[in-house]
Amino acid sequence: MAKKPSKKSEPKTDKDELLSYYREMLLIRRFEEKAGQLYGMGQIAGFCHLYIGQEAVVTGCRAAMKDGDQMITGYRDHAHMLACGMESRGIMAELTGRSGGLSRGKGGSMHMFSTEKHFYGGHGIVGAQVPLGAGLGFANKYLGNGSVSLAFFGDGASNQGQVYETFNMAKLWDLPVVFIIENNQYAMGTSVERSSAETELYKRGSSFEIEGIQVDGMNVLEVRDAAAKAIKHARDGKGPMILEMKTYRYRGHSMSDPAKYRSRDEVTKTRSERDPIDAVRHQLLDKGWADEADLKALDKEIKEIVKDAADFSLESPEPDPSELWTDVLLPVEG
Ligand SMILES: Cc1ncc(C[n+]2csc(CCOP(=O)(O)OP(=O)(O)O)c2C)c(N)n1
Ligand SMILES: [Mg+2]
Repeated sequence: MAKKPSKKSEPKTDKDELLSYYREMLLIRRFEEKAGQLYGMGQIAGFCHLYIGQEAVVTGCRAAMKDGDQMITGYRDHAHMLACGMESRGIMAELTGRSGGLSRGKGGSMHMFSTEKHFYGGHGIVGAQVPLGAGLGFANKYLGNGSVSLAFFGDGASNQGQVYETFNMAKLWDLPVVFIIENNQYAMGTSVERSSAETELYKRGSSFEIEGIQVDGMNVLEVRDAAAKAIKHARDGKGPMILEMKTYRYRGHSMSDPAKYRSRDEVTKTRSERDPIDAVRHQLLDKGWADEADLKALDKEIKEIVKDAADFSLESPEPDPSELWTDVLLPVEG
């Protein structure tokens, strides 16, 4: 049932497509770097989990989705929002807790949603998004709308009980949902080897008859092709699939991670040998689809978008105190 992909020919692409993936991944990276800076300056408080290193996963998956397909994920969520087309200004202002934020500054990093862009959060409880993602799939099937939901979760979350209850029901009812395990090798400070009896996470659906594929999550084209296969499978009424994306996060678990569980060398080695953005950069240059000047101009354009988002997030006022009484459940009187 679960299988590693056999060695195959290079995935197909063209100039415009590859440039668009490069742009998307660069936007995520620069946005996250800026969020890290603002956190360091004391402008972002509370939890903040950066996605740096994992950019190819969400970019490749988004490329395989159709309009109307949904995404749901955990707390490492800024990239998923950007990939869904949510405004960088609104995301950054939410991080800084300002009224221009997507949740009017009251939710922060882990609490943004957009039904218009089909993004369903942003969940701080590890694994909680998995049954919710299957619920989105259930709604799609019930409504017969032809959409597929993509539920992203981590290697740590993949050991949770609710994940297996979800696998069972999703397969039993052949729901149009794709389970995407972002295996970045660590759950906070615990490595997959220390926490998991079966470390090949794509096999986790075997006893539910759910096919799983292991994917190089640092290769945006391989991610795109695997996601396209799984989404088609789900859309065709054949039920869920599991994609294990082998990836890596360069930064700490959150901004307050002392990083004592891995060596600096390990991070440097992955960055220099497997970086998803560098890989596409080299491909663009090798194929003659861009030169250094083109890439420099693109970098400048992205930096301007991110600077604009950061400026907006600092200029936007803090929420009015009257907002304390909005969007909260109050006890019913009488
Ligand atoms: C139910 C629950 N247990 C524990 C936590 C604390 N916690 C937050 S993130 C995390 C690690 C999850 O790691 P993983 O699923 O691999 O995702 P990653 O952070 O690597 O993206 C833990 C244990 C939590 N938020 N919710
Ligand atoms: Mg992890």
